[in-house]
Amino acid sequence: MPFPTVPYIPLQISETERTSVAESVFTEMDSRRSVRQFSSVPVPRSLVEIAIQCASTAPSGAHKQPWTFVLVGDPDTKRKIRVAAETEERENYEGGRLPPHWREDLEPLGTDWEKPFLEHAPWIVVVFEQRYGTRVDGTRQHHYYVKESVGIACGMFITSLHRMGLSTLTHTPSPMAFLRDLLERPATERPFILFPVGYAASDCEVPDLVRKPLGDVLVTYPAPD
Ligand code: IYR
Repeated sequence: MPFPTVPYIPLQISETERTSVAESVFTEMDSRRSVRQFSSVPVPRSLVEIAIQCASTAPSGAHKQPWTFVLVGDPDTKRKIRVAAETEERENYEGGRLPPHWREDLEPLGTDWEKPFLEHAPWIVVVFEQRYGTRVDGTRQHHYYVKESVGIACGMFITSLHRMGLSTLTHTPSPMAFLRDLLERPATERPFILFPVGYAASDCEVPDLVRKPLGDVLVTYPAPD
């Protein structure tokens, strides 16, 4: 059965405003940074829920919306997540599980096995990819382009948080299968990215990174004259 169709009316922006809107969107997104130091100032649950709703507007393969967001705010669960993540990361950094090239690439970022932000941030959002779904009759529902779909949803999530003045970190403790057990998710789901969410600490510092200029990331085909 095809979906019924409805007229689509995109945002109405005048030609004269379009370039300034484009530039301000870029400037705003260019000011986003991944944050590892969070304030413990509370963030209303409703704000994070709106960011999750925003993420869940993402396009997805065959519109299957193959994602689950788990919102964690209680200190006990956050502590359990921190302890389990640090156990894995300690093995990475100090047990020799990170290959030398990876350690070298992380060195400028100054990351280590300790993850205090997992307790300091008021919220943790763990995004799970649904490898497949279950229909009401219990049969298996195929999902398509799951990583692409969930990746786009995560991008929209961090965009939404940034626009609200909130900060996050795209954290992937490795391996992170422990999150499925700890958060009691079914075997059909796999943890994808963990996001601590909160206000950046007032003394928060971030690495002074430089982003690649357009010319390094864009290839125009055919080459312009
Ligand atoms: N997951 C580890 C290592 C790590 C990996 C990458 I790629 C980073 O950009 C940062 C860290 C950790 O969280 O420390």
